[in-house]
Amino acid sequence: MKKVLDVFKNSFKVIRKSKLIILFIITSLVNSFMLRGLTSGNIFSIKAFFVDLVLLFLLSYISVFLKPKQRFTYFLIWEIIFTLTCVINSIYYTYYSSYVSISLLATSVFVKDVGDAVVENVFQIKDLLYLIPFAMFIIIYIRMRKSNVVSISKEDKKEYTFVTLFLEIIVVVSALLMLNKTDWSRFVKLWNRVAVADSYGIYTYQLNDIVVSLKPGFNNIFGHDKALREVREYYENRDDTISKNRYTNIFEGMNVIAIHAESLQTFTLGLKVNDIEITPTLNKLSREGLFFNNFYAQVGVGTSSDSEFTYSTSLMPSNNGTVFVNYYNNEYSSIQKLLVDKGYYTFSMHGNVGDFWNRQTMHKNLGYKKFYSKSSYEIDETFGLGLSDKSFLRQSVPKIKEISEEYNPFYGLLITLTNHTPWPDSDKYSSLNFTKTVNVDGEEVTRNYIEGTTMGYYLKAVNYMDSAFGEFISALDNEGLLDNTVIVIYGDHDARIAKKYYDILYNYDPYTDSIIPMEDEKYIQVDSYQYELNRKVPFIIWTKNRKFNQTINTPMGMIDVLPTLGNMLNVRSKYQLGTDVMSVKNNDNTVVFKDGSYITNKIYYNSKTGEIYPISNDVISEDYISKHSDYASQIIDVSNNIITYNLLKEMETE
Ligand code: GP9
Ligand code: MN
Repeated sequence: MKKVLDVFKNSFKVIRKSKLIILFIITSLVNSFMLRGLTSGNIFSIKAFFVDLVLLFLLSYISVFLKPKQRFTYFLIWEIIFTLTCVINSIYYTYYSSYVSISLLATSVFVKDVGDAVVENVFQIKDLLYLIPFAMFIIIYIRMRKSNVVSISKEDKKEYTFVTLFLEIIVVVSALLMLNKTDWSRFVKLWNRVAVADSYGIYTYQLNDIVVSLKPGFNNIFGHDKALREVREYYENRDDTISKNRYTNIFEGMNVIAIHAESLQTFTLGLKVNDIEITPTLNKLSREGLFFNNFYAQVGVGTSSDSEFTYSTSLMPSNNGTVFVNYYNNEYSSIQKLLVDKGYYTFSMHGNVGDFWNRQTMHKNLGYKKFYSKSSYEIDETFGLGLSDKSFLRQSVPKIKEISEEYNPFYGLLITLTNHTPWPDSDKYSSLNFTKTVNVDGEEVTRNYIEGTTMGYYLKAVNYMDSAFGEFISALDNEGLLDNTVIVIYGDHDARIAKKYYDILYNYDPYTDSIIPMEDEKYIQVDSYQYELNRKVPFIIWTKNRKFNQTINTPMGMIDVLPTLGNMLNVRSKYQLGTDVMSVKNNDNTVVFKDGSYITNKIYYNSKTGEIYPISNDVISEDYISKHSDYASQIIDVSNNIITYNLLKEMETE
């Protein structure tokens, strides 16, 4: 017993000596804390604190075996890695409300321009705060070196090994006791990156992400059989009855022109600012057509490309990188291929470079016979990321005309570009003025309101895109291309405009030049739930000769498009995971998001916090929540297994 006590006493002497190690641990902990505080807000996550300690103690322990000089370099390298991890994740979180994945590196090559645009408009001073502890580490080390307190003598090493191992065991056991089953499954699956970082700390999260990102490489060795079994079981056990409805086959054999409307959100439809309609064309089409006004994109980090994938295949996006970049060679069943089997000619058009999001390759794999990218267009007018929507759509009409003369029927996708964040040129192509002039105490004062704000730029860009649609529709009509054609328009994902701008848009009072008080009956709540619910994008199906005048508010996701539109075109994928919402009873469809959150017509379930937000006044049972959570994880798992292990190729040849 005395021996143990001696070791203990000595060990604290050793700790006092190992200032460099303590410095490393403290500065790394501070950054991890700060990042949680400035991103998810979950600063005092005791779990994350202990897991951070587990990792930092481990790294410190290894340092004992290094020479003093090496030891500083060793810690310096880790300080640089950890500081960069915090800075990059801080920037990334501002735009994506999630943490970065190494698997994105491959992607970044394909989306460099967007990356630059995002950093340029998202980078904030707070992202530099993490350099302070790093600088402290350097400064204090230089001071310490002068007083030569960095070396650990031979005899100390034994004590030190004891101390770190002892502490390591304490923190490992504590961490293990704190982390529950959900934490573990989240850690392994890594869909809910924020929850994982909140439970395991940003450093362990990032290390785990590296492992998971590299896993696909060895996947076919590990996990393939289990994945195949699970996916087979899912399709064998699910109710596959095809329910017909009054929209079944109504568009069979008609041409389809689908418009992928960049960053178009539903709240802009019907919106008036200073009595100016922001989207007159879309308002008309949504009034006359089938307007799905409770429709959500289900994207991951692949944004546009994830929308194209979920729309085309009715599978959820990959949770590990993006399908278009990381799994572009795998086998998929898509609406394009199904229509080709029915004699359709399929094509896609986009004014940006062809290999953006690796579209050149992936569009072939989705079943497009031809992809018209930037090189097929005259770049005579550019806004933001490239060719203006008006020029792109104008130049596309004669191409579609040509196709229609050679092929019948045809299915074409047109991907717009101008309405892409950060809308840098909106003042060039929009004459809208969002200032407000009011008479205050007999004096005319002009308030900026949303003029010159992100919201102002966005609404001008949306208005421009809307008028481009108007010109496009009439040009198609002039060419007689609308008579036997279905126009489909979908917003690809939300524009990620900060919550504060919605508050200004809805609750600004020009007379007092301030936001009206929450108590005011006219006040429109824009809390984090409203913000999530407001990320809706429009989905419109319109034909010139048949007016539906119908709004469908059944919750619907991008993966429900293939089943719903497919039913109207008489095509069906046996692997579709979505639902034909025109056959859903009592509007009760579930829209799942890639992090496991979901929306029904009764609740919004936030998987990050585990909280539910009531949408209807129904009483919600635990059973209802767990049933829908299970459904959510099941379709995310089935999708990811199909994508990661390329299972359809195998299942098709069975
Ligand atoms: C780029 C465009 C934008 O060509 O489709 O993609 P996003 O950044 O929205 O994924
Ligand atoms: Mn997009």
